[in-house]
Amino acid sequence: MKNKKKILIMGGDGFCGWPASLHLSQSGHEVVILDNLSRRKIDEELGAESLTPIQPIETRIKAWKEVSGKSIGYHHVDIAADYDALLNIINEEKPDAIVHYAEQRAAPYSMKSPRHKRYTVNNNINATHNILCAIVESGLDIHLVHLGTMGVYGYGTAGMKIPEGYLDIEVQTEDGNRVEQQILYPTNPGSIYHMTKSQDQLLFQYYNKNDQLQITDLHQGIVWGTHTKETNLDERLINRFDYDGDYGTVLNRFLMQAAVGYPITVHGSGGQTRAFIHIQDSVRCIELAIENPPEPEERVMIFNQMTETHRVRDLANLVSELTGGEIAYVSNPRKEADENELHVKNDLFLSKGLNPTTLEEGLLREVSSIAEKYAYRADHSKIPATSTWTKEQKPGVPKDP
Ligand code: NAD
Ligand code: USQ
Repeated sequence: MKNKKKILIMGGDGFCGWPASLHLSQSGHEVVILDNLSRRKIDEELGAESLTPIQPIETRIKAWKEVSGKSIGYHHVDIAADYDALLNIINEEKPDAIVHYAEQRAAPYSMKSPRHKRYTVNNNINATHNILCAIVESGLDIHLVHLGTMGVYGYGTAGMKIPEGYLDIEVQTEDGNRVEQQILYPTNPGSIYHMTKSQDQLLFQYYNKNDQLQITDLHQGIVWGTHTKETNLDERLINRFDYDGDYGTVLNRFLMQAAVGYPITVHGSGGQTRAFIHIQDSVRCIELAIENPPEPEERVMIFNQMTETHRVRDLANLVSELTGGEIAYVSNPRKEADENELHVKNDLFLSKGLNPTTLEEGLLREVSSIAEKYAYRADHSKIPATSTWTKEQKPGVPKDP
């Protein structure tokens, strides 16, 4: 392989990080996972499990070696809490790139209680800052690729297409001239979780300016699907599939709900429009981002990592038509606009060769290969979304589930 790189995957045991680790390893890169398995511990805390039977990390790595002949390294480390261990690993491994997935990523979980809010802020902001600080201290030339979120933009843009990170503005100077500038797109987060991702952006901007770190921030939409080419090779490599009220994301929840005969839970009017990307495309984007680092001295490179936008009620109707599932319009436990338009630019990834998997091709496959196959593992009591954004709100529970 021409451009073989050593890549540390922070959070490589998670839903996005595991398939990305396999994909990069399959492509010939040397992959090392860093993870504290906090996501598995949260499963225990919530009494909710992945719909798919995920294996312990050691079994996953052993199975990958058997299937592919390739080795993936693993360090158990809390990136947010153990800075010295993180720095030692970076100094020993000397990576060319770090991919950073290691954050608490569920908006409802981040809103559950003061403890969950504080955990999310401490974990996410410290994880990101520790990585940046350790890269500088190591003195190594490392490209950092971070998984951010479309949610930093907020979801209403008055018809304008959301640009990739930066907004063109024109300001009037004191002497009356008009000057054009580009600024970081103003953030408008909708949960404590999304707020930590907004804060991450400032950390990146600062370390890029002060220490000339090479950083790519990927503003990713909601990831749907489960399998990638590599996770499909052996059942022991299977990816996680969250369906519970905190971690399950909307489209995967709808597919699972339809498969187990639970009403499809549309929050409010279902007029919320969101950006989506299939997990296979998500891992491909990581590879493209690693292959295309920003130039030295270039500002933080921001890509919108999404391929389609959809309104929540349209998704519910689509899944219902496909499966015969019934739809329930439930009280919205979140504070968010009832209806919004969303138009997004994603030219950068398309120009680098991304060939998106559409909902149309992938949806039916997902229903039969995952949602129906593992429906027997579902715990219906974990489906309702019970975290509310304020004390006055009601959980999103259908009347007669
Ligand atoms: P996940 O919870 O499945 O995976 C995150 C992984 O990071 C877990 O394995 C967890 O154990 C690990 N981790 C968390 N804190 C850690 C710490 N302090 N030290 C070491 N490891 C730690 O989440 P995911 O869905 O794979 O998301 C990964 C990243 O992608 C997140 O940053 C998330 O914000 C972003 N993202 C996800 C989606 C999505 O739809 N899943 C969409 C957009 C962006
Ligand atoms: N929704 C329903 N019914 C449900 C679940 C969700 O109507 O049963 C609605 C929500 O109210 C919301 C929308 O669907 O309007 C999306 O919710 P979600 O849980 O699928 O997505 P979100 O909370 O935004 O978070 C997910 C990931 C997060 C990532 C984000 C990308 O968990 O890590 O950052 O998607 S984005 O949405 O583009 O910001």
